[in-house]
Amino acid sequence: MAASVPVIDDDPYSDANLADPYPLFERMRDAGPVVWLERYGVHAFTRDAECREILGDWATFISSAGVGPSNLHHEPSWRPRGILESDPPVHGPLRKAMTEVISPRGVRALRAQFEVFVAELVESVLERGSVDGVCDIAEVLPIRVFGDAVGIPREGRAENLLPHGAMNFSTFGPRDARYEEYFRKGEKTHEWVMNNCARENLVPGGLGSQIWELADAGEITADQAALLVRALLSAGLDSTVIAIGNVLRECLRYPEEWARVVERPDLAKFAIDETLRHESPFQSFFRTTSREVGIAGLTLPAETKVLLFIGSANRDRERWGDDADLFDVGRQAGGHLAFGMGIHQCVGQPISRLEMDVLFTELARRKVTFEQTGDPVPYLHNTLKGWSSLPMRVTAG
Ligand code: OVM
Repeated sequence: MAASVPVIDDDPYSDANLADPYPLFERMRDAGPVVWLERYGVHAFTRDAECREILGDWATFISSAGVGPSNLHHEPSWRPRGILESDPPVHGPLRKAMTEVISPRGVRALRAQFEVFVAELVESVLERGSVDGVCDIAEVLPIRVFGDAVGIPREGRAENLLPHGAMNFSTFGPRDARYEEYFRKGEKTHEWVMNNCARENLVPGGLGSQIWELADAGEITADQAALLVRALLSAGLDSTVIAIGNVLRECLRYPEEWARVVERPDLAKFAIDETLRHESPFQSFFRTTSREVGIAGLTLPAETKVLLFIGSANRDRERWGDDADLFDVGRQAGGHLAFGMGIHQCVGQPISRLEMDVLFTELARRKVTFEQTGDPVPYLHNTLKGWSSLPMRVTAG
């Protein structure tokens, strides 16, 4: 490690820093293009430019050694490695299978059923008036519409998919007490999830079943098909639940910004991207160097883990201007890194965006206003940033 790298003693994974990471992110960005996280013995990147450089260079900053702190070249993986922990040439056919199933046409076909459910959901929320934005809105939508889209049984979804996602996403961060806790709660869901990845348990016509058809066509193996359905079920639930909760939280915090969306419902898309930038649901992950490499004036040997804080990069003033900390629906936030970048950029994002777009467009169309009725409770997780509870009153205009 070069002597010039600023050392950060703070713990980004403490309760306080997870609940409000931005002051520490700012100090890390100001300290330099790369910092040494003393507690974790790892170089961390918190600025937009270096995060982009790393994510764009998949051959140097690889994923097959895992995207958490443990190096899968030397340590066993806790589960069979999937698309996430793959590099070219293994990655290509897996990615192709996913993009074929999550095609623009395939995603467009989902809109009608999403709209039907959202209309019902918004109606029932308005009838109740006082709700919890997390368990009554954010969780309900993906559990129903994404679960139906993949083609899994309705029974058992919430109890299994949410703890399963929380466990999975924990592997992107340090193995601390919080990690152990999410693993303890998630472990018993693994079997339910893997059972529903089997072809005989997937509803014909759904995304899961379409992945299996690609195995029939010889594009991928049967083992890979099961792992791709697993990827859908691992990555597609919690992330969108958190994202919806984060948009609702922005609406509560910045009522004047939500009012702009109510004025012009076509701004819903901008509010969603600005939320993804301003409060990124997925905050951080690792890459591993495949060779000796120079970056940010530093030389890293091969097989070195690097930690990327995209939640910080999305607040970088160099990229977003002096008002980067402000939530502004008028901003062109589309270039954020919340879905990652490069060959591993979130493949499911059109579905997640569709869920959010349908929901917030309908809320805007009905001129719904939100009012906080209790303290929001932060969701503490090493990788995901969101809310566990958002007590609110919801009123139609
Ligand atoms: C997987 C997977 C793929 C992408 C993301 C992810 C938890 C998991 O293969 O299960 O996040």
